[in-house]
Amino acid sequence: MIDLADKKKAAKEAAGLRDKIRHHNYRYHVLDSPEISDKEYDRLMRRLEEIEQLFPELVTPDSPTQKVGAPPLEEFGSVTHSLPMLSLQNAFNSDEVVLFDGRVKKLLGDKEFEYVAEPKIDGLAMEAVYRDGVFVQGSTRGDGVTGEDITENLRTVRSLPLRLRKAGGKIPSLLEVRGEVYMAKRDFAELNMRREEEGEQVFANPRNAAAGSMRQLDPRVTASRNLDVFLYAAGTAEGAAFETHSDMLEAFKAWGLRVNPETRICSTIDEAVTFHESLETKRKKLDYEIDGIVLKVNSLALQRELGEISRSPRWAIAYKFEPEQAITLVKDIIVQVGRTGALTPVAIMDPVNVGGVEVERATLHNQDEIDRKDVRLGDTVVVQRAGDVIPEIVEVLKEKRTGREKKFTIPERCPVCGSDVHRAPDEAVSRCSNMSCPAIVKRTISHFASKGAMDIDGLGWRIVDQLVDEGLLKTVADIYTLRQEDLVKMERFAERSAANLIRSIEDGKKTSLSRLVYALGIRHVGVHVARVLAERFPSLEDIERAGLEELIEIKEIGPIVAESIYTFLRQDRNAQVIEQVLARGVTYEKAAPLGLGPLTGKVFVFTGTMKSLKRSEAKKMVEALGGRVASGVSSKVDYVVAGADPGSKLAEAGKIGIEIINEEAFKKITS
Ligand code: 0OX
Repeated sequence: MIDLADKKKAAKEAAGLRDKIRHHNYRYHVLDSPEISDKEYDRLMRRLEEIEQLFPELVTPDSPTQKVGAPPLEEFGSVTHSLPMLSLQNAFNSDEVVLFDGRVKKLLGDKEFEYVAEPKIDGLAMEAVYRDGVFVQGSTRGDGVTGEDITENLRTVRSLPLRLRKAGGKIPSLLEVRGEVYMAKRDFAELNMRREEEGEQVFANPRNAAAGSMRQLDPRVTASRNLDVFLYAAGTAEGAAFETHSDMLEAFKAWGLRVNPETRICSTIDEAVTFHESLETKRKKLDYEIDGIVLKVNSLALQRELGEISRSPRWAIAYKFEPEQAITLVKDIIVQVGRTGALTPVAIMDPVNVGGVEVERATLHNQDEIDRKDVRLGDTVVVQRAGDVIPEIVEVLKEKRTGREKKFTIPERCPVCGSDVHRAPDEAVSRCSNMSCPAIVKRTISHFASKGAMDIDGLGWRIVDQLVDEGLLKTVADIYTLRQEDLVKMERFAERSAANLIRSIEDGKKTSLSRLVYALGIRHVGVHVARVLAERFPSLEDIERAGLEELIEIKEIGPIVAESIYTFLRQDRNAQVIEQVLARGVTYEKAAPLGLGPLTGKVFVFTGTMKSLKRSEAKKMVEALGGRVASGVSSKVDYVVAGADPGSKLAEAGKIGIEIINEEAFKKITS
């Protein structure tokens, strides 16, 4: 039975927490000036989640916790916008912007006016509807009249508030706000890295990643992506009146809606052109993609007077930047051999400036991609550099073909060692079959020594290549048998640089389990999966011992990744190298060893505070008896130990029928 007094107390605490969290959301997302650390914020969130788990009837639809994603949909419904969502006319140079200014001036006669200039965000246009300050519906722009209902997906976007701030002044009874959902460049790079690790297709650019995430039928997938939003327009607004666009943006901000900070008022078209130039320079530094500026007449009365023409406002224009695409010629196609033996075709092109960077190589990914785009030697192509990714060829200009272009096929023999090349039936990638191929050995060792892995300063790829060519390195374990006297005999090494390298190898011997796992270079195991493994298992030996099923059951590890880990660790040569690495002095922070004991095979999860034991002590007790402690509840857990103020794990355990014991029972089991 739930104690009523407790519930009352909980309701009060939850309300207080929600206010606090909303305040910190506003500080973080809108003002870009957080007052507390991420850790402190997570603590508040977790506490609120705990209370809401314990008293689900206290959950409100606009609670900040309601961003985790609702169950999947069958299909998207459609939404007709109460006012059409307009689209912008483009200007591609200053002459065209001056012409636009001339048209506006002519239509407005001698009336004075000013512009607002905003960055043009390269994302997905959306609308969010707030009724009495509460988010009730979200939609895509669609064709401008009707879009798709993406309410549940938009709900998961952390910078879109589920409720408007009352402190921001009188809340309109109805407010339709419009803006752009986008993915920050950093989040895009991280997402693609993870997708690559997990063998999934990568997104071509942040815009596609944002659009793909918004078109997910499963909002939980959307919730797992880091998306952001900037708001820049209104549809219907009842109970709110603004005189200018800039006043409206100020009001948005006060209500907790995220507005782009680069926005400027320009009194003349020259100022707008200068703003365009300065923003183009700043473009690379921004953490999100923009493809131009948007100029809008500031006065809303004048906007109404100017009106629109075929669904485009006469009072606004998009002044685009130089595209991050360019046209050039494919001179050659070479094949690189990577760490996993993968053969990657790379186009060598006439150097060309793409969005301010000189580009002469573009990845062609694999044979399927070459065939799909039909890229041939001698072709004229469009290259793209977006979101800090490796340049790639987006399209072949077939009308430029002369008939002398040559088709390209990945060779059947490795270009480095001459061994056979294999392509698994379900894979797009061809691989060199020789695990001793110098290219594979070099890349494997460079990866092992790299910053995110063992972080051996001074052991970059050039030195690694040299040491492999000289026969001093055959496997990563050989790094630890290098001697200063061998190094000094080599080109590029002096007494001092040799000594420095030996010292950094020594210093790098102390590492963490996750770095070591990552350093091994197991296919599909990047930084993230390595961390997951290191959290889950106390030692490398435990990972080696783990069965395939056990690996698959780990939440963030899918069957392909599990299979890859499992087979890698069972190959004799890999096991041997790992053994040598450890025997030659590499150590890592490691939990108490999993011994055989009365609790062997038993998995415990702790929640809440115990009276007489610290978590760390309890963990040691379990491990001393051969058991293991997990951080989250799953069907693999045998006992959930509940102390005072237990968290959400208790409810989860109850749901899947895991035995819940108290502190006393735990002590009995471990005594
Ligand atoms: C953007 C952006 C797009 C309002 C009137 C026509 C278009 N991508 O950043 N659209 C608009 O304005 C709407 N403003 C923007 N900043």
